[in-house]
Amino acid sequence: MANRRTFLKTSLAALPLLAAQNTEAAERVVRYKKPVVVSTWDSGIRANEAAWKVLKAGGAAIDSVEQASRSAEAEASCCVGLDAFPDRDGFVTLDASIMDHRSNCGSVVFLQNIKHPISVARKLMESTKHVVLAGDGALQFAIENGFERMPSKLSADAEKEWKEWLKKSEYKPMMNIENRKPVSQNSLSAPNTFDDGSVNHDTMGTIALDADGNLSGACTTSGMAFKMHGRVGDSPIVGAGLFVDNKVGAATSSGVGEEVIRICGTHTIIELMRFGYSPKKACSEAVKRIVERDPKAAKDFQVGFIAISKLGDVGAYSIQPGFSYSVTNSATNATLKA
Ligand code: SD4
Repeated sequence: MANRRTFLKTSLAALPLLAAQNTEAAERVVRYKKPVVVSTWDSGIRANEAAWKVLKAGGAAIDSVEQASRSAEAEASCCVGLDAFPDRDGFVTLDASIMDHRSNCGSVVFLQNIKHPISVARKLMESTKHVVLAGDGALQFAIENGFERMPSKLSADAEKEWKEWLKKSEYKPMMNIENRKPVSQNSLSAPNTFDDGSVNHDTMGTIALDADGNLSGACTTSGMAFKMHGRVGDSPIVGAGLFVDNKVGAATSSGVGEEVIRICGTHTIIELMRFGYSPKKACSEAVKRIVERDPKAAKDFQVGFIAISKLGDVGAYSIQPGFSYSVTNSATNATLKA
């Protein structure tokens, strides 16, 4: 009996590894020299630049990913920070999460009037015993810790888009809209505003491996534009929109958060990598699980994952084509198609 149990245990543990090895024959795993930082989307290249300043000076991954998120939060964009598009009631509500190499994590959900939710999440992680703070409580914590309360005012673009949206009030997330033509090349938020009124998926997820070989990740977003008031997506949920295991790797996501939450997306990816999957293969398996649940529905939404291993192997996969990610280290600073 003991033998049988041992056999079962060993063979079951080996299964995913074998599966991964078999299917990966054709995949060329791309390994980057550390330190290296990876962010979602092509706009991730700017977030990476902020992270790279930290990493190239020998800084810690956790500091680099916080800087990446802060740079995205400071930009005018449809989907990150206070200038982003509001919920259906006209409020910009922000979600953010951060996780370090010791599995410390912090997140804020449904936070309003604070410019840098990622830093509030980090403060929570480092100075309290809690992991998640929501809404007014998160705002109170932020103010008590010296974060400035910003006025509730929509950006001009956000107000315009919201008023347009109100005419039909139809909640319909669009996919890959960041690849479409902007309304005005001169507008500050041009890359995120489109002539058909749709909005892009520009959540900033960043994962980094520092010179010491430590991994960290951060994710910041205003969530889906015109969501219900109080709706929270995957980005601030550890194991859904962000997960780091310093023995294995780090992963983050962008796209329709409800789909990512259902499969605990980034945790699933890291577990698959633990058993031998490459980052790309693990991301594609997570995508497969989402699609298999409802293949018809999956034709109409986007989810993209990026992942990095402890060794610097990087991969990404999305449901639809059009998802991109940005990689920066001493040898490269490039945006790639998933
Ligand atoms: C969410 N995953 O709130 C986020 C949305 C997103 O760019 O990626 N927006 O569901």
